[in-house]
Amino acid sequence: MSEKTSMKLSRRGMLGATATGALAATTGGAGLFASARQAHAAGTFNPEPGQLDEYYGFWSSGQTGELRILGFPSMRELMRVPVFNRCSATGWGQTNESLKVLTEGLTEETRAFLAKRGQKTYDNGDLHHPHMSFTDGTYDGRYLFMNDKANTRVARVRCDVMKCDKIIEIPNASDIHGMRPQKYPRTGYVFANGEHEAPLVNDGAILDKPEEYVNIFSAIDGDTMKVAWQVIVSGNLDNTDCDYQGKYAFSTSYNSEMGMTLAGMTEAERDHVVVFNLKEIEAGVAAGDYREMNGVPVLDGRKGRNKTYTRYIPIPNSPHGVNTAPDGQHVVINGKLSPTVSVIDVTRLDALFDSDADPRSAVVAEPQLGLGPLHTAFDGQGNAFTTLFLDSQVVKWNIARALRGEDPIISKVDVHYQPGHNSTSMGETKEADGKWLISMNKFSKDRFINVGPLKPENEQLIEISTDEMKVVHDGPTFAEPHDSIIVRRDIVNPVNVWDRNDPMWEDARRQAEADGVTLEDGADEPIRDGNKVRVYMWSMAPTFSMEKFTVREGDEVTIYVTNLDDVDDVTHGLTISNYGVAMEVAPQATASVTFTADRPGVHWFYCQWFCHALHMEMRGRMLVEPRGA
Ligand code: CUK
Ligand code: CUA
Repeated sequence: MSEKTSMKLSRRGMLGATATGALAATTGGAGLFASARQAHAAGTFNPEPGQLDEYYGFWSSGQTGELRILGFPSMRELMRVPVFNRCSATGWGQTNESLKVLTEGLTEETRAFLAKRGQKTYDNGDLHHPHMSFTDGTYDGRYLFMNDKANTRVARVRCDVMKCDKIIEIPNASDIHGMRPQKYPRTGYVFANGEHEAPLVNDGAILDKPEEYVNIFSAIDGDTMKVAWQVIVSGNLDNTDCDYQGKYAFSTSYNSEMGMTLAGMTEAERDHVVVFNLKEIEAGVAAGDYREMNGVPVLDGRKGRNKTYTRYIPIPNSPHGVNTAPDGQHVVINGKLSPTVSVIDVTRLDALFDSDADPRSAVVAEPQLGLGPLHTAFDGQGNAFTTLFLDSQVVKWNIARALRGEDPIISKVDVHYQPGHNSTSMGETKEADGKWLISMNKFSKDRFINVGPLKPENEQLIEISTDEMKVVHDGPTFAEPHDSIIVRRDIVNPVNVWDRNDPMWEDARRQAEADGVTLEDGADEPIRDGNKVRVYMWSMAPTFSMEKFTVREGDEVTIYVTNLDDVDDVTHGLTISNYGVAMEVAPQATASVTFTADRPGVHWFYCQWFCHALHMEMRGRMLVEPRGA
């Protein structure tokens, strides 16, 4: 491209040209891609068939409600882990095992509310922030934690099997948004922000009296998945992070005015970051300085009411992201409506609590970066990468230069279009490796062929090992990943087949015992217990242990399927046609489903996971005798 042509091109044109250049480079094996290859010989972003990725990417899915696993840097979507959603493929939200996870952590009040609507659990969620458990400042491969903004929940996914094993509703709080695990000494706590302010007992006694609304910060015990304590704060809570010392957690607040309308929420020129003193809060709990509400100790950390548990650091208008740098000392607060980021030095926080120093004394730099800073990621070499939503750019800047009061900006790169979160490889741990950045853009504008009015988003892979950042890949995503983490492959070690003793089907095992059978042997006939009927089957490619079974119309039928195949990748399933029933049964797993047999007739059940040359033949009949027959 001649200089003259490039001068005439709009930014969109430029981006288009870059993409074309990149494409040409792939075919030629030269140019951009080759340089990225050289930089990361161990992990090219566009691997040859059969070549494995260097990282796992754990992606949120926003209002889709699931967790996604990507190979990284190839950006290949590998798996979807249903969490807050209902999943047609796996039966999540229908099997007894998943319903237990989805219901046991709900409050009594929510259960009663859902029961009135004929529901056992919510079937939607809004999953924004997936984060892995830490030990000593880095990922430990045990669990992933994630929030549900829509229905005020926090969930945990086991990394050994990549299935959700706990979901809890957070009492007293409203609409959990920001969420991060404790980094040191270990997780430990999972910190969770209630974003929307509401009356503390939200039963309708208080309605349009905003002065009586509060916000709640929660610390959940990541091992037991119980809320350990909560703190009442002033102003709403947006994002959260914590230090590498195990002393403090931080939450941004974009509505310190406690306004109820857009104008009211953005009135003040300064909002704040709330600093939570973990040791003091624990001491307060031990000393009984709390009100117990719904079984949780709730401490008062509101501005002006308490000087022990919290401090409020004024920050320019409506800060959004909060990100702790791998240097263990600096925390970046992203200005959103202010073109600045504010850098907090964690070594200055003790003075805020001990000697009542001016809270602003903890802010050691406030550089201007561009319009709409939302989130920041790090390379572990003293540099930071901040998304600029309004400028549609990512800015690379140097923290030390900002601290010295110099212009910290190293370079900017255009992204397509309007980025929210970004993440670097291992960037939220002390092992940040400075290889890759992903920019999670809210709009894909013209980057892909048109799919109708609802467009995908666009995630761009950026090579960051040099001063100049290079966009090397575009990847569309469905609604709506907010956040992601990029984890070195050696840290994550899932199993290939389930352990037969897994607690996931503990209830099924107990019921089989009570019925005098084993899940592995199954039963030849349905076991009747009044109008309850239990069917114990096993599967082994390409057969189920029963060719047919008979129940009566109106029976409450539970079918247990135990997959005896213990080979990698031989998953079976059970679908009952015209009964709305389907579930996944992975190797060595047991899964079960309960339904009322209210439709008489012959109903084929079949395996819906292609497993064998005779997969189509892997089926049998459920005979439902009409009532009175
Ligand atoms: S939030 Cu969506 S772009 Cu929920 Cu972390 Cu900032
Ligand atoms: Cu078993 Cu298909």
